[in-house]
Amino acid sequence: MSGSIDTCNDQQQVIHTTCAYCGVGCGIKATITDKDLHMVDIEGRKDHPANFGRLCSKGSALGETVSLENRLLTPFIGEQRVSWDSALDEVAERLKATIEEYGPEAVALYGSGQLLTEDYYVANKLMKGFIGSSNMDTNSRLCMASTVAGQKRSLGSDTVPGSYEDLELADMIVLVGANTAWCHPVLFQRIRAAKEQRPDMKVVVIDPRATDTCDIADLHLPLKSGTDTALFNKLFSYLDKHNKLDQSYIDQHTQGFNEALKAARKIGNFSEVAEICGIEKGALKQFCEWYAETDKVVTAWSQGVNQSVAGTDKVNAIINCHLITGRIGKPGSGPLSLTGQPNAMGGREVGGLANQLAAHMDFSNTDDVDRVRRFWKAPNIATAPGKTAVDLFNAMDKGDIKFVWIMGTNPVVSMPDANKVISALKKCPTVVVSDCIEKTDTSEFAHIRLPAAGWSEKDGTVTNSERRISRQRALFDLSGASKPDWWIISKVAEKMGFGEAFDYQRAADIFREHATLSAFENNSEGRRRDFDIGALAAISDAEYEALEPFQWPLVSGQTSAHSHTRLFAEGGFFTETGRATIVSTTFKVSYHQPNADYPLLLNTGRVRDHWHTMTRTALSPRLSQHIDEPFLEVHPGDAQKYGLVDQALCRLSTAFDSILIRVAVTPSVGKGNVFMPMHWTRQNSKTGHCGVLVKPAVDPWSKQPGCKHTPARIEAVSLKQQAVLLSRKKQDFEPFDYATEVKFQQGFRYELAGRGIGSTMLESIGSDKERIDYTDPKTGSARSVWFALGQLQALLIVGESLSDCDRAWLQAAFEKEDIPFSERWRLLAGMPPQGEDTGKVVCACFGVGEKTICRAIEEGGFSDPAQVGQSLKAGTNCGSCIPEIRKLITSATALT
Ligand SMILES: Nc1nc2c(c(=O)[nH]1)N[C@H]1C(S)=C(S)[C@@H](COP(=O)(O)OP(=O)(O)OC[C@H]3O[C@@H](n4cnc5c(=O)[nH]c(N)nc54)[C@H](O)[C@@H]3O)O[C@H]1N2
Ligand SMILES: Nc1nc2c(c(=O)[nH]1)N[C@H]1C(S)=C(S)[C@@H](COP(=O)(O)OP(=O)(O)OC[C@H]3O[C@@H](n4cnc5c(=O)[nH]c(N)nc54)[C@H](O)[C@@H]3O)O[C@H]1N2
Ligand code: SF4
Ligand SMILES: [Mo]
Repeated sequence: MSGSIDTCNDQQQVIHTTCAYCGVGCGIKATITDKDLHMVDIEGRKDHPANFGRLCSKGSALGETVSLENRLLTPFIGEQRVSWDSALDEVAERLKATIEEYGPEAVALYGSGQLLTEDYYVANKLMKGFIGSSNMDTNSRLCMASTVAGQKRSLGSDTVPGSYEDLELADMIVLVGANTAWCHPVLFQRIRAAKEQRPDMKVVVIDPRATDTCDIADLHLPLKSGTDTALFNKLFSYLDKHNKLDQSYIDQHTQGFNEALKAARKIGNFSEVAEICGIEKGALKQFCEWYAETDKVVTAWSQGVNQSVAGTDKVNAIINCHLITGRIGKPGSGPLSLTGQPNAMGGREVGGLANQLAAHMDFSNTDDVDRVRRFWKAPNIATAPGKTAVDLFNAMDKGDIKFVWIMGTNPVVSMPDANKVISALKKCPTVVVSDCIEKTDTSEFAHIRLPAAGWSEKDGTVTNSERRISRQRALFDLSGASKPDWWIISKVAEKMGFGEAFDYQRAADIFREHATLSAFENNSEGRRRDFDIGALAAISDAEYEALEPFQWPLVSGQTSAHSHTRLFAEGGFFTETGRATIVSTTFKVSYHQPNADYPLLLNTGRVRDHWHTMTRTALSPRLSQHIDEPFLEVHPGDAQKYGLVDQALCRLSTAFDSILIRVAVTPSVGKGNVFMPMHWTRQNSKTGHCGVLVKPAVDPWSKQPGCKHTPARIEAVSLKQQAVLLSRKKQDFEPFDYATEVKFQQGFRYELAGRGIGSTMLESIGSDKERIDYTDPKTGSARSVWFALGQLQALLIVGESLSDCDRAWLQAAFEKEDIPFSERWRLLAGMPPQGEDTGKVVCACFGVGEKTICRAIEEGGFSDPAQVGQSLKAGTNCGSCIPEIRKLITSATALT
């Protein structure tokens, strides 16, 4: 099937689209089984070059997240449902009034790498071209800004030189600050498959934590957080010392080598660098030797590099080593930034960051500003960079921003020092939030809420990490009154009097304009720019509908057969001289130091099956099974030092706030570090929200906050009363000191701590149901179960130690129709009969639990995850749980 949409029969329609989540940008074959009920089967698209049919657990579960649950389906002004006309009038009026009274600088827009390119283009054009304010920044500031700044400093443009197929062609892959197994799982599967075919291929993981990505690593360098620049500077001087440079590439295509070498040499000898980085000298040497002797090297990095107050230098220190060895833009060689969000790249292409203008043109170039002004026929074009995320919310807190429109992002959760963001939003006279979800931590502060269409209803394009533009296609009609983001923005523009420039009828209209701008005066007389998709400037609606994935640039006259898989092997950089700059980078020890009050470093990041602030993945009970509660990873040595017990609650504090969180003691975090996931919010936890703790310090070049490095302190707490509550109905957890909520198939489970849990819950669940109570004389734990018509309605266990209670089995009991009396007592005891306990879910695709896997390993004497897969199917779909299965095998073998 070449096109996009195919109708198999009256009911079933097959649509080719792109995954809603990460920057891998996997192609999806969606088979609609019931359009009205939003039922869809999701498979990987075999002919999509990003994934060739593969999907990860999140992509596979997309069908479970497209229901109307929690959707925002009408516009609201305050708590009042209003028509679109009223909502748009209100937004436009308030915008005009704010600009009139305070000027365009008092207006801001905060966007997202999850908007489609067409949405983003229109938002940027309205703000920078017509409102005349460059205060448009995006969550990409928290994500990719250091890579953008680093790539521009060295390559002269924000260009990713290589492609995913280099991962298969490389002889060595270095993963820096990237938990690829969990965050770019399909690329991880591609690397794993390549390594299985060519076991000599080496994988090096550079991360303070021993993550699941280490499952395929030949070498793991658990460096002290923040010390990457030191490590890559050592590599630089080693390559020079051992004559491993590509002198002719350096001479012909680069500048700045001598100064950069001088800076790199300052870092010291192997012993000194090993000490700085906190790694073994032998391991450091091994890495340098392998890198020096291997021609085909790909270095891929993500947030452990970008989210740092030295992020831009880290990016340049990595790229430098590729430039001086000429390993760039060649098959199997090159630096490869792994982008986070599905359209983090597309957002950069349209100029979504406050320092960018449009189509890879910048405020730093006055010709660019004039060019874009003429192209847009823009009356009020902004001429200087605007406020970047952290500055923008600070300015709002000071009262300088009087109107903000937040689109496709949840900054109350994802920004550092989130309490400051709350304070800023409370002060801002107009907060508009466009989201597809009814209630988020951010929308609670909105004066106007606009219902955006969701992933399954939107049409447009996204660009993945390898510069590949793919279509995202609507699977269903728009839900309720929801509208695509580009439509909402264009209508506001029209009401402000800019109708002519925003007269778009469909996404294709916007794409054509974007493609035309990319090629506009893009030549040696104008300014040659990397981003050029001029070949598509006149694409017809039908061609846009059928557009197949392609990599940019695609200049006028080219077809996708000319696809640029790689760039820069022969130089041709976008700097003024055409040469890449080898940037001098220095490592400053002071960057990431804890202090006496806060002696540890708080690192934050992601888990395998949740996406960001969980507005969508929490809708899937399957995805919520793998990790269902916020946790703090603490090294056993630190746990002992601070008197913390595995699975108990502790207090985690930074200079910004303090929270209660469950301890997970594990040697996988380095000593002196603690790690917490970023996903939990006020909607599903009382205190599990990490943004309030994170230091808002930013990188000087990119202004990206260092979300991975906040000095912190941990203390044991004694909370006498803890409880597990399972309930068919949602319950209010506000009264308790600690609470998290997780959705399972038939209801919600709560982990609680605080006073008066029993009495509060007895009252709130009510007395209209049958209730049995029991107090365990040994432990003093109090248990209650509620039934109605033989079905379990709720179950509460209040006690001191709850870690042995089998939650998976208790949840499954809610599926039973008529529970006999004998079993009701068993439920009260919280203990399943032998063999029925499955334990924590490891394989989300097939719902296989840890205890089931351990029994199979023991009974079958398995020594390889493939054998577990044959026996239980676990790990045979997306493969994301293979590292965990291997760990279970290792610990079982260690016991025997
Ligand atoms: N499951 C899942 N996948 C996702 C997402 C998600 O929410 N969930 N989000 C997507 C998005 S937007 C992004 S940006 C990517 C992020 O993808 P990743 O960057 O791979 O994920 P993180 O968990 O944020 O951080 C990666 C690692 O950086 C390490 N790190 C911390 N400090 C340092 C340091 O100083 N040096 C080095 N070398 N490493 C360090 C951390 O220990 C962590 O293991 O994931 C994308 N994919
Ligand atoms: N401590 C810490 N903080 C971090 C990070 C970290 O590692 N540690 N990582 C940072 C990074 S890399 C990122 S990318 C950010 C992500 O952080 P956010 O962008 O804040 O997180 P999301 O949950 O993805 O927010 C997307 C919002 O858009 C809504 N939405 C989804 N689709 C659409 C749509 O089509 N239109 C509209 N209008 N809305 C839509 C969703 O419901 C959701 O509310 O977090 C950053 N913050
Ligand atoms: S790796 Fe997973 S989350 Fe990322 S695009 Fe592919 S299926 Fe989606
Ligand atoms: Mo991100």
